[in-house]
Amino acid sequence: MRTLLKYALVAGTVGLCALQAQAQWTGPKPKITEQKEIKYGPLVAANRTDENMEAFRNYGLGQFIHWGVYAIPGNEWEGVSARGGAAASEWIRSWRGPNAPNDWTSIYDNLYKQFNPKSFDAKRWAKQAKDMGAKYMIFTTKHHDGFALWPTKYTDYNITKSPYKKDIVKEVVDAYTAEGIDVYLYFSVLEWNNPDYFYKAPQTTEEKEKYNQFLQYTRNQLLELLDNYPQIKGFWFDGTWDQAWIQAYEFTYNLEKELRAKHPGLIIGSRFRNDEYGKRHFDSNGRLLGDYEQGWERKMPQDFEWLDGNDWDAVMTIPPNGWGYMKDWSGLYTKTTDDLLDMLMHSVSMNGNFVLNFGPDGQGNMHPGEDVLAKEIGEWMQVNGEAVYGVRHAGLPTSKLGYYTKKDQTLYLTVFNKPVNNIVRIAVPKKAEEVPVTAQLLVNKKALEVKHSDIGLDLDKNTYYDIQLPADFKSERAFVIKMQLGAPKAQSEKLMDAKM
Ligand code: FHN
Repeated sequence: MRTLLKYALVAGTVGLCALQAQAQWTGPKPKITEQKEIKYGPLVAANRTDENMEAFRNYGLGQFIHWGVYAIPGNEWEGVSARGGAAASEWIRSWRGPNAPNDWTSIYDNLYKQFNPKSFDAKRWAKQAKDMGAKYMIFTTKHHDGFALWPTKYTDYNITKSPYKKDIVKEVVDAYTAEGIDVYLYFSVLEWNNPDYFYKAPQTTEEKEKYNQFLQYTRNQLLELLDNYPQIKGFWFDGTWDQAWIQAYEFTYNLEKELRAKHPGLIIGSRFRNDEYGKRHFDSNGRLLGDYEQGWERKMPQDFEWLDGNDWDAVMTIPPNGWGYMKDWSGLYTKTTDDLLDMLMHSVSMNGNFVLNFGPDGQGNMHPGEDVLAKEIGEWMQVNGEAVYGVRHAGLPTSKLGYYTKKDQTLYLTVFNKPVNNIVRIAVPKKAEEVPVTAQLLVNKKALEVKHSDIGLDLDKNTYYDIQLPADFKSERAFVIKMQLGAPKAQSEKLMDAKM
């Protein structure tokens, strides 16, 4: 017991530090001044163009589901809230402080004996995700507590030992696949209650033997997941920040190779492994380690240039933090449909996918607040989905009104800030060979007038196309203007530069 307690405490501290440190991987990329010799760098070419990766690029919207025994307490126990005592609802095992129940770790480690989600219906979840407009989903096979939701041969701490018994991962994979939603499996390498897991790099022969066992166990589980669920498109790795894993770079390099060979087309994000210098996400020469940048967790890139042309996804909670079920949302800011649509369009306008997290309760029901958001997002996607799926960064000057997305000769502007004069002004570089020639509102397909307004600002590199909204047009949410691009009718006049 003492050992378990120690592990959980260390897990809490190490994990939190790691979460803070992650911020360093997102943002403007550091300039690499000196190229290093790297043996354990990327295993795949940048920006893969195969069918699976193209599908990834076109998803736009995804769903994340965090589910495990932490759903039973839902961030509280016997009426006492774990807020402030645990880093997040799915971290409740590491709850400490004056409010933590006595012998909490042991209570938590026995929760699986009560895990019997009577209302769980993977088909219902998948239908909801489909109606919301999700094209892929990421499901937690096991989180940091190590409890496996599939009948793994490699630990007894798995679903078959719960009263539920059945293979939850299979139910999810089958139901979502049947709805045409691609499935990715979330897999935490970090395991709080595994005595073979190490945070610091193992030192003694005995420690090294134990950690080698852990590495083999991880490999076995991953190969087992690929054997059991061959339909999956990728792994979404987590809990890979500890020194022991970082030092195991040769093992992780070979494992990635093995997984890719076993499952051609497999998609793996940048959290899986690091190079021999300990560089994670990007190797020491700045190359992406994996198929897409996986550091955008509860944050958004401010600048398209920060992304360096890499594929990426943003994963987002509804409460400020907390991925697993959180019974009580009161007193917390929970993101609104408008917030989430804004983040969705922000992501796709910069070539990323937006993945919204759901944390079902211990019975298998989504939080009522999640049901509302899923429904409202779905209604919006029904009308405006074409501005989200299969689109790319438009490369236009950013607009204060909203976000541009582009597909071939079609340009979309999702307007979040409706101008008071009802004129939607599109800035286009003066030298552009394609400019908006026709426009319509997606919501009612009404054609809108497009007028070239060469407003003649001195030293301005742009020229402007004004789209007139009907005077009586009202919208309770963001709305999309769809434009066809074509050759400009007239060149902008060359005006005299002001002399000062
Ligand atoms: O610690 C986890 C956290 O609980 C959650 O699973 C998120 C999802 O991206 N990942 C980790 C923190 O980066």
